[in-house]
Amino acid sequence: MAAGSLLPTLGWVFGLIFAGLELSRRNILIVSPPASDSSAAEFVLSKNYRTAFHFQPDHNWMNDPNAPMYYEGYYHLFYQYNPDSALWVSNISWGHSVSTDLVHWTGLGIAFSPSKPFDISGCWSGSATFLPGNKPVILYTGLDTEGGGVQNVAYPKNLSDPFLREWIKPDYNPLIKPFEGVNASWFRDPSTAWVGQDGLWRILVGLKLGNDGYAILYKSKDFVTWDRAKDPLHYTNGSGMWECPDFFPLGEEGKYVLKISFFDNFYERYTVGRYDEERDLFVGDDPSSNDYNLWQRVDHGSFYASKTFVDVNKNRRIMWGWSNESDSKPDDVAKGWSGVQTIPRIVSLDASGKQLVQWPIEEIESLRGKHIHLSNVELEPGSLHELEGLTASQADIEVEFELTMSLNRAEPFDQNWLLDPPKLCRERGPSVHGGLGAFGLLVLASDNLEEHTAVYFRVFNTGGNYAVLMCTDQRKSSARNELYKPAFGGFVNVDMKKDGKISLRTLIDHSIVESFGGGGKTVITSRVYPTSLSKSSTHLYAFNNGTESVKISEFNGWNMAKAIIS
Ligand code: DQQ
Repeated sequence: MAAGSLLPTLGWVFGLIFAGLELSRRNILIVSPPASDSSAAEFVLSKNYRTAFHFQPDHNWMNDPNAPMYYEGYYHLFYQYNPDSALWVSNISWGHSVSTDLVHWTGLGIAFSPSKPFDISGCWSGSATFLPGNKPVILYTGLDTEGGGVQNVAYPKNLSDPFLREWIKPDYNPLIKPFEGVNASWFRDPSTAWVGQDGLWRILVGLKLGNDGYAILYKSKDFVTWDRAKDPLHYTNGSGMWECPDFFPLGEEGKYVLKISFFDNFYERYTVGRYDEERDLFVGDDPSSNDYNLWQRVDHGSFYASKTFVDVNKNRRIMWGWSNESDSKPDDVAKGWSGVQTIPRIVSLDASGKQLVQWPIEEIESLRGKHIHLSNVELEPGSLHELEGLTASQADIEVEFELTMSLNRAEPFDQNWLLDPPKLCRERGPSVHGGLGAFGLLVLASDNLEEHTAVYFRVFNTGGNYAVLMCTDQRKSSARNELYKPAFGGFVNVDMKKDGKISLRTLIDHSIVESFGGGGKTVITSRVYPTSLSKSSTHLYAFNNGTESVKISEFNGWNMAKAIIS
């Protein structure tokens, strides 16, 4: 295919995906235009779906987080932004906001937008690197005059401006063009650079060759001339395009995480291993690193194009990710906005060194207000317990479910279930009685309970130990049938035999529900639009539909204040 014809093709594909319409890839449903009756329009236009403490621009389209960094007292977040529309169409630019605490944000407008032959068709995703002397620099993908991907650099105009408001795109761009045999439609998203043993800079660029996904390694002495390494850092057969590669050390000395955004199914997955610096290769800790299907999900829900950065201010690694809408393109046009960033998450590896642990930054707790505390609440079989006293659409909830007394009643586990947890969540929804479960929370529930989003667990006996399934079931989240309402799910890697309990943290913020199971080992983000939220308040419940009692040993819930995001 000629490069000149690629732009419409790519734009079309992305348009479908980002509108939530290209859902065969997600195996779920086709979203049709919104209902034409006036009540549906009224729901769509409700301001109550905008978030209170998640980052989103005042209006228009936002997708990937780009080049997060900490510089001279300020956190910077750039993001893929369409200044002209609530849809991902053309003129994709870099929006820019700054913050001192990652909670309240000041918008600085557009950092840069398509303007030069090397990015005239779009300024796509990229990452920040600090050059010696604490000098930030951005590498990003530009779509050139032909609509093909090239990799560019941008420098701050004035390093004494801590807001880094102006950016220069040198005329010697592009730095990297697609090499022979590469389709320019499948070549993008430069990573943060690092320095190897030989003193050369290194970056990764995502690529698809045939149907195989690659993280191509480039090296440079001066950040201007980049040479492709002999081998890719890593690749997998049959995985489709690798977008937004992120590669970073984490946990004990020598451990590295490779995170990829898989374009074909919109999944974020990671694998853990080592970095062979001699050969410039990623070497997985176990053979599963060569089969992308066996990589773990970062988040089992609406979460994509994530990017981490080192917060030198607090010596931690923070991950940002984009949560797409689950309504339709016409809905987004009507409401005038689309896309939310999830709460920044601190990432670490657990004691096994295999499992990513994600936890909301502690700064978000500064928004906690009215507090409700409960302990030792017995959830009898079939019980539904309203957790009253909170603003149920804007809250931070922490619950601990204790099962010590009833573990022997867990149902037997079928190993095949490991292959498709969302299917298990669909087949065993929150109202299906099991031995241990379903138990959990009903969030954003309407007065009559017809609308609710269930965040819940089921515990199974694997013969000697236990498997814990975590689900977020959106199927009843809204009375509107035309929305994308999946059931998401994943297993939680906790030792039930030893702990006898499972924790759940859920951040509820109007149209987003972010849930962290087992202390952040399993995360599920959902986007929901209950019609009841557009008109009145919603409710929060704990429930148990298992045949055995479950105890809430601790419940802590807080109302959350609104963050200042301008
Ligand atoms: N979004 C960007 C691309 C990236 C994709 C375009 C991931 O650079 O591959 O807006 O969501």
